[in-house]
Amino acid sequence: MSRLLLLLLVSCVPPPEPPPAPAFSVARGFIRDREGRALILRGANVSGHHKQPPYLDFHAADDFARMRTEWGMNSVRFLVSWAGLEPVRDTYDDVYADEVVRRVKLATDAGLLVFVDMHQDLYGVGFAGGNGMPRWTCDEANYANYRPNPLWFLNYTSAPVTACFDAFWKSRDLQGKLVAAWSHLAERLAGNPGWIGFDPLNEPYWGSIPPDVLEANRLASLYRDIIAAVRVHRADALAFLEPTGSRNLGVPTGLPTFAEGGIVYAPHSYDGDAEQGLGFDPARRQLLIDEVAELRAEADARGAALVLGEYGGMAANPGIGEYMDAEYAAAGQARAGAMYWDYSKNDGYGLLAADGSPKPVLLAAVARPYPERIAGEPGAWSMDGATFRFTFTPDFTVKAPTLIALPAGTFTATCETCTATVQGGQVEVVAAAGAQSCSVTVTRE
Ligand code: 9MR
Repeated sequence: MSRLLLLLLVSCVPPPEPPPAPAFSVARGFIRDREGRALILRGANVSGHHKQPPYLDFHAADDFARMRTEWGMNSVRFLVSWAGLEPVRDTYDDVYADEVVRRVKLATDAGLLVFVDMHQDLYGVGFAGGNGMPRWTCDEANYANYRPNPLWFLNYTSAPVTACFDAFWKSRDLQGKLVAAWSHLAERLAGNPGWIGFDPLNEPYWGSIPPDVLEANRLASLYRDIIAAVRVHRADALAFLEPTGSRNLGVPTGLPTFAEGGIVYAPHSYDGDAEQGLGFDPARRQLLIDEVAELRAEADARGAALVLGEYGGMAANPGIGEYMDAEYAAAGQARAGAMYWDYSKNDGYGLLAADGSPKPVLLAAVARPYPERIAGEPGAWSMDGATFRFTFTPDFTVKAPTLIALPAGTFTATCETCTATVQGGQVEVVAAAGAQSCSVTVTRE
């Protein structure tokens, strides 16, 4: 073939298509959608009842529809159990895996975005009250030697639970099994575009290693392995990374910056006294807000977005309304996503009572307006009585509108240097040409 013909042929081949922009990415402290808008995730954990066999709860399509349309939520932290997925070493329960995939699809069909949490409390199912790690992952002698304390989280310090964590953090082989389980699940979830990410391990416990040392070394390398394994199946899956549970006790995180990108820092926000069953003292509101501000600083220092993977309280305990209002304020000031713990039916944290009726005291603070997609840099948001306020700096290179999600109800909206239109369960905000800053006020009638 002549050189001229070859040149002609080469110049006729169209240039390769640029790879599609990732559906979601992280930039400048926020998850960003394909249009470049900041995305704030607000939703609930589904659910605490996934901890025990059959590792699933009652949720059906109308539950997810209710989350989206009645409560205005846009996301779910969906709990998965490694014990359910790999009950026997190297043998996956694909009936369970397929049911997880089917239920995640129910949620995404209802318009929710889902990230999956590999949950554990107190190591695993070998300990009474524990969940998460399969029984085969630790020496039976530890389970036999366990004597539980009624305040569940104090059991982390028991010698057998600590021994199992120590063995887990020492064993790259065992960690590799968790990595492989993640790969197995991610492969099945990957076909669903509404599945946006993964939370590798709930509230990791440090055992006898200092928490910040564990975070900087072993936990970070486990996270790197899981990120790599999951992203084989979905290159843009977001990694919702938790510090150890010591963060709940106010200890700054030792997690490093992850060069991989697409990182969402996903710690939990609880008041220590309320978690012990003492109720919430409203005098502790500012402390809670300050703690979430520290979480925002930790996310910023690592180039990550911030989503509080859990916040919540027991509806019957004193101060619950003030507590959940403080959590809303804290998330708004830190410009953080937040996932309520949890959407289940019970007398404790559940959004529904045991008879299935919603608990008004919780929903009053949980189901509120929030800025869902922001064409620019989000400022803080707040709710004072019936009035929601939000300010942002518009970015005119982003063409899609800013959207404020609303729960069911009647709302009106006003806007400074912008227009705001209430329609279809949301407020659409468009900045006026040249606006430096836009302030939106939404009022519940
Ligand atoms: O609300 C849950 C409670 O009913 C259980 O006894 C306990 C132990 O499994 O877990 C509680 O849920 C916690 C979650 O698993 C981890 N973060 C804190 C949650 C509230 O305490």
